[in-house]
Amino acid sequence: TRNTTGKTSLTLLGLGAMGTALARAWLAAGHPLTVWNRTPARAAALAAEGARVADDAAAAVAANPLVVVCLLDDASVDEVLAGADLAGRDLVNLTSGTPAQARARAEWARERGARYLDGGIMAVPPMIGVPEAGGHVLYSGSRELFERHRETLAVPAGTTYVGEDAGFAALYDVALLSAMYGMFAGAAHAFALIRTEDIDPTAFAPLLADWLVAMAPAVHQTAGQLRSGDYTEGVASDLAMQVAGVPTFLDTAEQQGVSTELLRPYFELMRRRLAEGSGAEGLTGVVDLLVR
Ligand code: FVH
Repeated sequence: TRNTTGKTSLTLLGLGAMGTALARAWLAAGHPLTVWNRTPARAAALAAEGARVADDAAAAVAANPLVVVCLLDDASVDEVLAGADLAGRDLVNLTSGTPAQARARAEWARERGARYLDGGIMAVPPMIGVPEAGGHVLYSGSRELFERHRETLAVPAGTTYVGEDAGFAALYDVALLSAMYGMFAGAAHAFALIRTEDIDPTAFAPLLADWLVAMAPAVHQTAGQLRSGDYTEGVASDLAMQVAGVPTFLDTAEQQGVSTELLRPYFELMRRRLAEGSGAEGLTGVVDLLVR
């Protein structure tokens, strides 16, 4: 349903840090918004900004065909939607979870007569409603539902549809965040190394950021090699050379009094791959060692 200015009205369940940011973005864009939160006090400021506050989750779901959920985890989604009539609703679940949880939730929604779209938010709350911040939400599940609500869903952040399989948004989300944690792990080790000397971390940080940005495009070579199956394609720094350099990293850490616990697992995989006779490859073969 749309208001006089053509803006789709919707319901949002969950007003934590992310839910509140989402709510503000839709209100600012003129979307009639019904909200509900377990702790009612969190809805007060939004009511003053124009949101309708429902008495309970079931009433909030009944208020609009489009229902967006942004709760802590899958268990809280179960709890909140337990008493709601979802028949005929378009349910968009922006709660983080596993691909298996998303697939089960899609089936659960279908059994209750609802259409389902799962979302993985690639943004932190301050990026919501700020297009230039570059945040986006990964969506998977019903393409028809995505297209129908695309405009409304694009209000808080960019939208990226990744497939009919409801689990894909969660899979992409976890994959991207896993890469982020790997980067943070490497950065933690780097800061630990310079922390052992009188080096200003704020002077080191720009060098680190620039280096990570310069190395990031290497993922395109990895992707190309995974697709072609030729892991030697375009390799500039082969595995034999890189493994020969491993003692330098481990010895430097030991000499500086820094734990090698973050680096060792990756180096172990590189050595295993080399032992399989893959010295002319780059690092892509590590991917195959991880897939059980
Ligand atoms: N904030 C972030 O940086 C990340 C960015 C990427 C996406 N995540 C995911 O978004 C989901 C919500 O995150 P959030 O930041 O809003 O989380 P909180 O501020 O902790 O708010 C949690 C809301 O969930 C409600 N809630 C929790 N348990 C229950 C329950 N059993 N029954 C009903 N509601 C529940 C909680 O209510 P209350 O504590 O205010 O009563 C909040 O509304 C999340 O999946 C992130 O992984 C955010």
